[in-house]
Parts: sequence; C-alpha cells; structure tokens
Amino acid sequence: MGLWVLRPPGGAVAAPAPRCPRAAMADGPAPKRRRDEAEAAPVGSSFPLGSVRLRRLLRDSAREKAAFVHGQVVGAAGEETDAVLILEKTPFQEEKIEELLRRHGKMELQMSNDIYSTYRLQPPPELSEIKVTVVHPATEKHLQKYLRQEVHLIRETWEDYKNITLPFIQSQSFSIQWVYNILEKKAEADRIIHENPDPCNGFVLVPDFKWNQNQLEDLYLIALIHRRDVKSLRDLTAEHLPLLRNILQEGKEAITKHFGVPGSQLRIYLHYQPSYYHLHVHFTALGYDAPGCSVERAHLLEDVMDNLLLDAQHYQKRALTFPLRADEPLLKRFQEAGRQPGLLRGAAAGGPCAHPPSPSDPHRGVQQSPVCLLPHQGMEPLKAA
Ligand code: M7G
Repeated sequence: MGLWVLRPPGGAVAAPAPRCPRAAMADGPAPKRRRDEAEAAPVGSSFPLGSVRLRRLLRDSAREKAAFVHGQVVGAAGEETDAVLILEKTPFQEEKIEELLRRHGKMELQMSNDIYSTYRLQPPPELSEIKVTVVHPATEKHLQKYLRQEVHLIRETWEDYKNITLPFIQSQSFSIQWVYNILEKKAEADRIIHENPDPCNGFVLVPDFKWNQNQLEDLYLIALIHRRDVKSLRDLTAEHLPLLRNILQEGKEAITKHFGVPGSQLRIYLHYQPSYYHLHVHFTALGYDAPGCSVERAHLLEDVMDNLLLDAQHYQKRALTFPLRADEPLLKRFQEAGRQPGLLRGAAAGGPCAHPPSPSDPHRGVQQSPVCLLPHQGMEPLKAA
C-alpha cells in the first residue's frame, strides 16, 4: 500500500532485527507480501491529486467534517488504479483565531433572530487548510473500510479465534509494510518521538497519521513494537508484560516531555480487532473522542496488563466482543460457522440460543442480544448493506 507522507524520510538507519523467542500464541507464518505492496509508490513521493477522477463518495461525516472518497488515478500509460482520499477540515488553532477574524474575506448573513445570528465566512486560503490522507493503490479492503455500512457486534471465543479469525487474518489482513517502514526508518523517521531499540521489549512512538500535530485537542500517537511475532491482543501473554510496561511508562513520559500533556490526560489502549496485525498501542488525548475509542473496540493498556498479571493466558481464554461492518468477509465466516446467530432473524442458523455454553464465553447458550429474535419474529436473514 502506498501512503503519501508530507515530509521526506530522514536517515535510513536500519533498526536491529528483533530476535525474540517466538511467542507461544503467535501461530502461523508471517503474512505474505501482496501485489499492492509491490506496486506502492516510493515512500515520500508526491501524489498526483489533480489527476484523480471521482468515482464515489464512500462516506461523509458532518460531525468530523470529513469526506471519504473513492477516486481513480490514471497512470502515464492510461492504466487506472483505485485510491482512497480522506479530506478533513482541520481543527482551529487558538493562536490563529484572531488573525482569522481580522483577515477574513466575505462575510454573509445567513439568519438573524433576537440576539442570535449566523454567517457564512470565507477565510483566507492559508487559514482554511484541508488535511488529505491518500491510500494508493487502494485495495478492495480499503474501500470497504471507509464505506458507510451497518455494523454488528461479534462475540468471539478463543475457539472462534483459532478456528475462524486467525485463519482469516492470515489469509486476508491489510499489508503492514508501512509499519516495517517506520521500524526500519524507511518512512516517517523524522517524526519519531521516542524509541526503545530493544528487539524484544522495545518500540517506536510516532504521531498517528490521523493527527496533523497542529493542536493538542486531537493528539494521537501510536507505539509500534519492534518484535514482529505479536499480531494483536489475542497473542498477548504474561511474557509480554515488560514490553507493555515500557510502552506505558516511556510512552507517557515522552508525550509529556514533547507535548506537555500529562499521563493522566492520555487514553492509552489497544484495538480489538485492529486493522493492522502488528501489535501497536494508541495514545490519544483524553478529551478527544477518537474514532475507535468506544467500549466495543478499545482495551485500556493498564487493564490489559492487570488481566495478564492475574492470568498469564487471559487473552487465550476469554471471549472478546468487537464490531464488524455488514459486508466484511470475517462476518460472513462467523455466519457460515453458525457463530453469528444474532444476525439472523429466526433460527435459520440452528437457532440463536441453541449453542451449548463454551468455557470461554459463559454468555453463549444464553440469549445474547436484542437482535436474537424468536423464530416467529422474522425469518429472513438480514442482507449485508
Ligand atoms: P488499528 O487499530 O490497526 O486500525 O490502528 P484503525 O485504523 O482501524 O484504527 C492503526 C493505526 O495506525 C490507526 O490509528 C491509523 O490511523 C494509524 N496508521 C495507519 N497507517 C497506514 C499509518 C501510517 O502510514 N503512518 C502512521 N503514522 N500511522 C498510520
């Protein structure tokens, strides 16, 4: 996958190759390189925005002031490739507000009522920046990721993980070349905020590409671990506690030092499921309602560490809940395995309440959710959006 970064990469010093003992739970071969990686543009090259043809609007958000666009890029030989463009109006910066009020262009009254009035204001170009995130060439999976869709909750037992999720992510997950580029200082080297170079218990802390670093309100950084054998929360055991401790302590210290934000104002968490299966930890400003920070996806790092202290195999025993978009292939796999009964109106998949209880999901066998309808309440499977 090609990602256009705003600044050229810094010194390309390769990090030492991690030589950790293979994690007990990190099964399966490393994901294969795919076609989209091979075709990605060299890191740091600029993107031909002007030649993009608009295919469709995947999603827009009035609240986030963002549009997710499917575009097509026409190459020199006339070949067409897909791209995802995310266009976002950037947050206000306090020190620029006065300038904006003084130097605005046209100001048009929209409505006035008693002491209330609204206007349409045209700011000078340099104060009306738009952040553009480009994914090119984009895969079908990228297009799906940003397409507005219905979302459903999955409750995944450890057995589900081994039998359904793991084989799926080994065959289909997003390329993590961008992560290796950061770890090997081939991209974003000049953005690194902190690094612990230890191959087993070290990590790199960089600003997330969702954050433009102009204001602290939406502060967002990610810690990417050096070792390459931990895909997600599911692989974590007590063996990883020193690594997690380093991320927590050094990550907080580095952010306080660089940005003046105290640890008590940081939300530090992992996603399950992540989009990218190379373990990473999210650091966001506590006051920022970051995408993916809700209870069905975010797991606070300190809670994860406590769970591992109490039981080294906690994440290889318990059931985990996560959201999936309606037409994600993983959802289909759960449905095919009869493990997403709540999606079916009626007992088409053997009945929503018919599963025997599982050791890692005490709720299984019990009526699970409000969409777990009785047979007479509706017979049609829900169609994917
Ligand atoms: P995730 O939990 O795997 O998936 O988080 P999500 O994208 O669905 O949240 C991966 C995180 O890495 C996200 O917060 C992304 O914004 C961030 N990210 C993704 N890419 C491709 C890049 C990148 O190239 N550079 C940086 N700095 N961050 C990225």
